[in-house]
Parts: sequence; C-alpha cells; structure tokens
Amino acid sequence: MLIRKPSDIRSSEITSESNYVNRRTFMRGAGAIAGATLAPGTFAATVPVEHGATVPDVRKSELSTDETPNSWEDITTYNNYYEFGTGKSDPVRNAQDFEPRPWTITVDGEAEITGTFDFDDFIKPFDAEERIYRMRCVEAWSMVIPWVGISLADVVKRFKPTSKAKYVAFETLEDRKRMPGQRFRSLDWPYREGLTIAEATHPLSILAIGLYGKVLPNQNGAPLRLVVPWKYGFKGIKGIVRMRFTESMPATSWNMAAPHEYGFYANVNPAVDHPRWSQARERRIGAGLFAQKIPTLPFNGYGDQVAALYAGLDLRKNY
Ligand SMILES: Nc1nc2c(c(=O)[nH]1)N[C@H]1C(S)=C(S)[C@@H](COP(=O)(O)O)O[C@H]1N2
Ligand SMILES: [Mo]
Repeated sequence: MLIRKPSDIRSSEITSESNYVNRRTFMRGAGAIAGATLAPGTFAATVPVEHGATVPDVRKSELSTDETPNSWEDITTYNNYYEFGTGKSDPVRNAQDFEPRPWTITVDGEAEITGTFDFDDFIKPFDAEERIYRMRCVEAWSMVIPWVGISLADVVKRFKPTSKAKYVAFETLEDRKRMPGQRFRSLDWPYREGLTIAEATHPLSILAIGLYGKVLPNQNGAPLRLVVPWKYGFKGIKGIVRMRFTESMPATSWNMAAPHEYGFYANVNPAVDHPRWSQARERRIGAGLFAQKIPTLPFNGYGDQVAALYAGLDLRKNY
C-alpha cells in the first residue's frame, strides 16, 4: 500500500494549505489503486478543514428533534475523549493543535468494496444533513446536539457487505504523538466500537462531520465520528480511521474495560441501572445548577423508531 500512516507524516509537511492540497491529490490516486472507483460527488466543494468553517450544502431532516439544542459552548467544552485526557475540559484544551488532515479511512473485512480512502473521497458520494439529536451519556448527563452528518446506512450499502457480514466495527486513530492521552492506559487503544448491520443501516445512524453547520471541532471527534442517538454516548466513536465488516461480534472498548458495567448493545435503558448508579434520570447540561434531573426514556426517546430492532432480545442480559 502506497499510503503512509498519518503518524508517518511529519507535522512540518502538513502546515501549509498548498501542502495539504498536494497530499490530498496524492491520496486520491492511492485510493484508486486500492481498488475502488468512487461515484461522482454530492458535495460541491470538499469539506473545509479550518476551525469554524461552514460545511456546504447541508439540508434539514425530519428525523431531528424540536428540542432546543445545547449551546456551542456546552457541546464543545464538556466532552469525553480519553485520547485527549479523562477530564471533561481536557479535550477542548488538548485537542486544539490536533490536525484532522491528512486523514484516511480503511474499509475492510466482509465487503465487496474495500480499500483505504482519503476523507474527502470517502464522504463525497453522500448528502450532508442536519440531525438534531439527544445524546445521553452513560454517566447520566445529556445534551441536545445539532450534528451535520451523512447516513451510515448509505455508507454501509455503498461498500456492499457480503452475506457473512453481521456487524460493522470501527476504530479510532492510534497515534500517541497526536493523541497525548494515549500515553496513559486509561483504555486499551485504539478506541473500538461496533454495531450490528441492522443498527448501522437504521435511518437514525449517522457519521457526523459537523456541528451547528460548521466542521466538526477536534474535541467532538474530527473529522468523522459515529452518532447513534438511542445508545449511550460511548458508542459514538470519534476520530474514525477504520471500518471493518465482520461475521462475529467485535470487541468494544468499554466492554473490554468493564464487561459487567458496559455491554455491546448499550441501548439507553432507564430500567437497567449501572452497577454503581441509577440510569432512571439524567442531568441536562446547561439547564443550570439547581435544575431537576429529567427522566431518562427507553432508547433515549427513540423507541418508536428502533425498538423493533431488538424484538426477541432480552435487554437485561443484552445491556
Ligand atoms: N475515540 C473516542 N470516542 C469517544 C470517546 C472517547 O473517549 N474516545 N468517548 C465517548 C463518550 S463516553 C461520549 S459520552 C461521547 C461524547 O461525545 P461529545 O464529547 O462530542 O459530546 O463520545 C464518545 N466517543
Ligand atoms: Mo459517555
């Protein structure tokens, strides 16, 4: 494979805009060598890299909640991203200098189309939509977040998973120079997550590339992160570099770290408490210090849309 890992590329090579463009052209060629010809793009321009730049051509979605979104400030300063530290305000501080370019996503496993794709090529065939979703962290806090994303169902179908593919597994970048939190063994790196194919092809599942119409901030998982709004937030893996189609259930980071506390499914469920705290209620970030906790809803309020995925499954055992 001609593509160098991002970790092999010195930061001096990626500082200027013209270098960035050159690198991208190089990656395009390499993507074609990897075997996949890509459909013509939907995006008029490539998604910009600069902090705070607007994502072009974003349309609204009927799948959005009409609840009031949290502020940009809340969403970008209170984060979980252990690659940049375990405190809530570590990611915003420690991810500022992170360069989410050049970036490639490797697709492999049980699929007809596999290869390593430059980020822009990877997202180009898909429409960007605003999806305003509730997010419920397993730690019993929540937010409402206006993501910009592409349909994960469309992405999965494009790679033509084989009949053997039952799951899709994701991995975050592993690079302790660029992700200083990986110098500590707070988790077994790289961060790993996974979904069943049925979950991944549900219309609510997206790969987010933006927030509030702007490119995704580093601390929220730039350039690409998963959002599955009926599951606990830890399923929403950030900084994705690999997508693998598998026959058996993939290992996932929080399940590996504490199997009795975090299952593979991780559907939001107020009836199944965390061994160390109740999941019945949640604190809405931004509601104020004295605000009452609000009730947590089964499947985070998306039950009408997703409960059928789990017909016949014991949700107490499959937590
Ligand atoms: N790679 C990676 N992805 C991750 C995490 C992480 O530590 N590393 N934290 C998860 C958790 S626990 C939550 S609640 C959400 C937080 O997303 P946000 O900071 O954008 O709100 O990201 C998830 N994705
Ligand atoms: Mo979380």
